[in-house]
Amino acid sequence: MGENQPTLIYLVTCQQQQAAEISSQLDLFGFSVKVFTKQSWLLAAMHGTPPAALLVDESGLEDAPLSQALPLAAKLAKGPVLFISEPLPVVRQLELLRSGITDFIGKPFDLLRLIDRLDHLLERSHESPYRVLVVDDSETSATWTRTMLTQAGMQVAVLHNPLNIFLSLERFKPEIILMDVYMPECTGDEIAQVVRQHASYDSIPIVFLSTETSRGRQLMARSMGGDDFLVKSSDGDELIAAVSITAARYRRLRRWMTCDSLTGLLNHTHITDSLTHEIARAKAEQSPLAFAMIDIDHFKQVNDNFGHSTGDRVIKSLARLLRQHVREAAFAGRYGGEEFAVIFPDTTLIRAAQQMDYLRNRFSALDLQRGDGVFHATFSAGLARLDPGMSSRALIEAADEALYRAKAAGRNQIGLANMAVQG
Ligand code: GH3
Ligand code: MG
Repeated sequence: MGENQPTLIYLVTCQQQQAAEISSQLDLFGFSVKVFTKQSWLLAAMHGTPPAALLVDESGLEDAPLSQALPLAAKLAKGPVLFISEPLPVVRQLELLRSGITDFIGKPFDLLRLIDRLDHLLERSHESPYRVLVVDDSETSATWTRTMLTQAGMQVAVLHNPLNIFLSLERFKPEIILMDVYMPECTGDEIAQVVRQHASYDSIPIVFLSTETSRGRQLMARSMGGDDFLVKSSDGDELIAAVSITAARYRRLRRWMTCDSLTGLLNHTHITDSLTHEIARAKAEQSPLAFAMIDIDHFKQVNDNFGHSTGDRVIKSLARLLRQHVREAAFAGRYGGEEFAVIFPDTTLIRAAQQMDYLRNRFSALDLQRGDGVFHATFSAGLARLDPGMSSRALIEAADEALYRAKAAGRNQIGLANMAVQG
């Protein structure tokens, strides 16, 4: 947290004021922006250290037309290339797409939307490999499937005996199961039916793999809890495509189920579940754990003065800050309306307090936009550490109590609980 390397962004623009604004705001969100006005510098930099994303404003470069510079720069780009402009006719958009632009950002310019877009685009390119469990009694066929999928960058585990499926589900935590239909111990659809009895595995798609081409037999297997049916063939590309499409769709669905829709952070249920889980782990490993409750100060006034949608944007800004800086080991969630929770596994109270204070400072420095002006907001937080014998409920209450005291003491500060038993 906090120590994350900033994400490098290159910005092409001739408008100095816009460059300064974008740079200073993106900087607060963990990006590092370099501005270019000359083609040769841009191309040299793109060649040397390609950025995570290239932003191109329609004002372009001082010394070369975009029609010349863009295709060259886009060829060197390793990430998305975004074009910032007034609304464009489709013909012009097509032209730009052909010269290497991958996304468009419309003016008037909304920084928060740009940040959302960048997050979205960059997170997508950072996705971890799909975890695929192959259940197949045949060594040859399983090895072929494993080889194909591994070459496509997926993580694959093979299970030869379907009766051990629950052990694999628990240990390997697959995102998708490829299931052979005919196995000596039992058939794939029987196993699928057993897996489907457990609600906790409901969001893992099961794809049957078989030489079976009879439509009726395929439908039968699907009615038993399978999600798709692939005919075993020697076409690796087809296998890879089918598995990635299904895995991607379910990944999105799972995210939708566990995350809050406004902020993309863990929702109430999942942040409290994570807390219970992390507490059990901290107890088993005898490691420290801290927990924070965060609440935006005088948020009702933000809504009253600037409107509910501006309020929503403030919530999103804070969420974005938490997502950016709490990525490594900690978990951040939206606990309620304008209340957030952060779990710090393996972290002492004092260390967590330093990290929270860093976030508090950053948040208060953000320029929040309303109409054509800016304003600032602050938050208060309460921090508690896990003491022996404490339940998750007791820990949440302790953090809440500390938050209450931070509010009472004047807001925009961090309150610490458990001070009496500080060892
Ligand atoms: P304090 O400093 O004591 O926390 O004061 P406050 O005004 O932040 O606290 P209060 O609990 O009085 O008001 C919280 C407000 O947050 C009331 C509610 O309408 C608003 N709120 C809750 N959820 C959302 C949301 O999702 N979007 C917006 N815009 N407002 C929300
Ligand atoms: Mg509040």
